[in-house]
Amino acid sequence: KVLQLTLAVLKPDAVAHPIIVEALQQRILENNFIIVRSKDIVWRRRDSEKFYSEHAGRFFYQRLVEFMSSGPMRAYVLAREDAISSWRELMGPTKVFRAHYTSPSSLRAQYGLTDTRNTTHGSDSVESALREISFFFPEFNAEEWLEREKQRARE
Ligand code: DAT
Ligand code: MG
Repeated sequence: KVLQLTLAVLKPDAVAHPIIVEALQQRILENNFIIVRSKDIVWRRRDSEKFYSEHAGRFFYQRLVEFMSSGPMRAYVLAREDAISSWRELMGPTKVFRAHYTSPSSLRAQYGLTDTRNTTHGSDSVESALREISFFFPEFNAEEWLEREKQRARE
């Protein structure tokens, strides 16, 4: 089976607490994701605004960009079969309230504080995964990695 790549981010609410980072990283590994790259990063406000430009103008946008540049984050390039949808499923729904009801064992249900401070980010499509990986890891060539992975799967 061919591996897929996704971008996973532990948001500032999670990274503020080392024990939560530890627990989240444990969940990543337990769920058979391979950590291909990882880094700790702090955003300027303009990084936040750029990353979330699709949400510009929404009522939560200011809150969101403020929060995402409020402290350190940990970003991962994760590989797995169906990495994108598997990571989204493990995270649970965007809204913590909904997460509690529909996916009580998800990361957002267990660690999320509010709809904004919801612990984790995950890419939502193949295109956004490539875009977001290069946003966080400009030095990492995801397309080349995936090409090599396809070769490997053929052999
Ligand atoms: P996701 O992070 O699940 O992909 P999204 O792309 O719709 O969700 O939104 C990006 C982030 O914006 C989300 O993680 C938290 C914030 N956000 C979204 N909807 C919100 C809402 N109704 N209230 C507060 N924050 C919200
Ligand atoms: Mg999204």
